[in-house]
Amino acid sequence: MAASPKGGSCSPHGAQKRPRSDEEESAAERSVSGFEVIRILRESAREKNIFVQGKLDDQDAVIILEKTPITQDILTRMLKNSTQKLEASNDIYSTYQLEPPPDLNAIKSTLICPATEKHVLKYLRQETFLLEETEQDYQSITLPYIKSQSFSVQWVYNILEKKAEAERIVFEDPDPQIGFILLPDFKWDQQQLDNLYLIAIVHPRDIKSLRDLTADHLPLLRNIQNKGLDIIRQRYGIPASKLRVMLHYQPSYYHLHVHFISLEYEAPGCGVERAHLLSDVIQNLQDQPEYYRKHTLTFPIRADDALLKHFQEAGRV
Ligand code: DD3
Repeated sequence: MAASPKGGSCSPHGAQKRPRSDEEESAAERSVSGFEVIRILRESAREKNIFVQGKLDDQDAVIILEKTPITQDILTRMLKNSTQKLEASNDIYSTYQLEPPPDLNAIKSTLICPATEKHVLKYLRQETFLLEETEQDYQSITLPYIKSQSFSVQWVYNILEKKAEAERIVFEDPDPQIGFILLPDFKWDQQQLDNLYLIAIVHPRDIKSLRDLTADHLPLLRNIQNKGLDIIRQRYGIPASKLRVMLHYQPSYYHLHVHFISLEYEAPGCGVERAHLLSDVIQNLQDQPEYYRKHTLTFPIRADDALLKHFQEAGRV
């Protein structure tokens, strides 16, 4: 395994070492208290989240903070145990500032450190456009771009090799051809089923995206569909009819993965311009073994994405 890009140097407390993996160790010891804010990349009062660029121990970093929803199971304790300040009162109406106990008032936070320019750009609001990518465009523009960028999927290999998040694995089929690991996506805090979000990461390492899929991969795709849905029904009590099982094109990372998302959750990337339902993908490949190799695929692209520039230089947009 290549040296961890985290390297532990974001950690302000270098003391106590435990028998953990390098990643776990540096993450557990790292404290966000030393995070120096450079600028707000994005914020939403409605979504109650904020995306911040900054420095952590001289390294570029991005932190995402999000207030967690008030779920039914914490509601009673919250009402019982909060201190309460009256703000205003008028007739039958009154407003209060409640201060719940800290454990009921958690903030989900995601830290990227060291963060690259790409991470920073990802969270800046940007205009998007639709691109239509023919088979030739993929071969002459997109594929060379993907290869030249060599986007790191080290975190994916860490999951497949149990070097990270091993205790979060919900299910594994270890077969090297049709096997996969199912685990909660970082986007899901596992506190409520409304926003259930799991990913199936395939064991084969040579499938970059939807574009590479042929009828040869049908056993893999059917395996993910059947076992993934089965496990989620058994473990979370959510039936197939309440799940969006889909792939993104373009994906966020070029190692084949399938998203299992609660139908109640309008997650980013669920729109028609990026989402491909797994059951449709399976049917298309049954009808036409090279469907995704041959067809023009449309996808959204950000104005600042380098791939858009390559399409422009090739005179395709
Ligand atoms: C990512 C797409 C990638 C920022 C953020 C997430 N689920 C992951 C590392 C481990 C993971 C994911 C890139 C990166 Cl917040 C930049 O996602 C991950 N582990 N989506 C899980 N379980």
